[in-house]
Amino acid sequence: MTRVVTVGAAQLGPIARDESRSTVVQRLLQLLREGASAGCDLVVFPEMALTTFFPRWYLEDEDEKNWFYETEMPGPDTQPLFDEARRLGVGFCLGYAELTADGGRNNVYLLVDGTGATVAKFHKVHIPGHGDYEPDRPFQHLERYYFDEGQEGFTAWPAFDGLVGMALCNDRRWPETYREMGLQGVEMVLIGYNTPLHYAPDPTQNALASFHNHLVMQAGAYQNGTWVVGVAKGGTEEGVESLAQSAIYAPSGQIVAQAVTTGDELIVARCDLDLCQNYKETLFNFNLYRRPEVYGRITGQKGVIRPGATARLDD
Ligand code: CDT
Repeated sequence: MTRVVTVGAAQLGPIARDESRSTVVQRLLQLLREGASAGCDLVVFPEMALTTFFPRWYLEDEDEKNWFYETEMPGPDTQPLFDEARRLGVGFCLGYAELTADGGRNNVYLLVDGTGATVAKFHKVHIPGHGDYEPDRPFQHLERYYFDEGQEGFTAWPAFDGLVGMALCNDRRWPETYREMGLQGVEMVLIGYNTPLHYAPDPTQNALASFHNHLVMQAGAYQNGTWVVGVAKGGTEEGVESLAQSAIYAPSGQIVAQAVTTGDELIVARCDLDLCQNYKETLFNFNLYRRPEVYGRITGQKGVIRPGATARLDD
């Protein structure tokens, strides 16, 4: 019997800074219901799907800053999502900023099943951007000011009749992300993102944002024989234009569905998880072909050490 997961990538358009949680949740509920009508088992929302992408601003006031973080999940504003998931029998994956009781600030992705129960929580591992205010930028990317680095790494969780992994935005650019989960047999990786089209450190990359987006997720899918679901918060949000083009990638690396707008839009694909075996048992048969004994640098070293040089103390 084949294992098919019908997945919906629920792309979001911009969320305004003053948009209330309950208004945003109404948009999410609309997409969840659309997913249910389309036969989805799982609807995937983007990174930081409850608020605007606030790392574009340098906020010093604690109250102003804390407004963007959730201190409970579900909370009063988000409970309707969990209730509706249970009523519809459709799971969801939700990205949001979390402030923990001991002051931890996490960029998280939560996986909830069709009974409304939480299956797993992921903390973003690779925190991009900068930690200090940089006045010369047209807008900030202060994720390293607002978030702690996730310490738990990448996991493939038994869910939706398969093995499901999660990653957030910048994580998708690193091959280690997929391989860590590939080594656990992952069959579907869910990835939410907020990707501004302007990259201040090297604007020559601006025109390549879409190419790089597909490049990394197609490669990650193919090289690990897994489905990948990439979900954007796109469009022009508070004056900053962000990449949309949410897409669902097969284990072959092919794109099987792609969003055509930059706003709220659901794309759907029937994902046969058994298709993963075509790649996992042939070209990417890890057990047969991988050579971990010659990959020592991958985990033994952080930065580049050129031949003849000695390691930097912080490497
Ligand atoms: N949200 C997120 O991780 N965005 C980054 C932007 C580039 S780094 C400033 C990304 O990798 O898409």
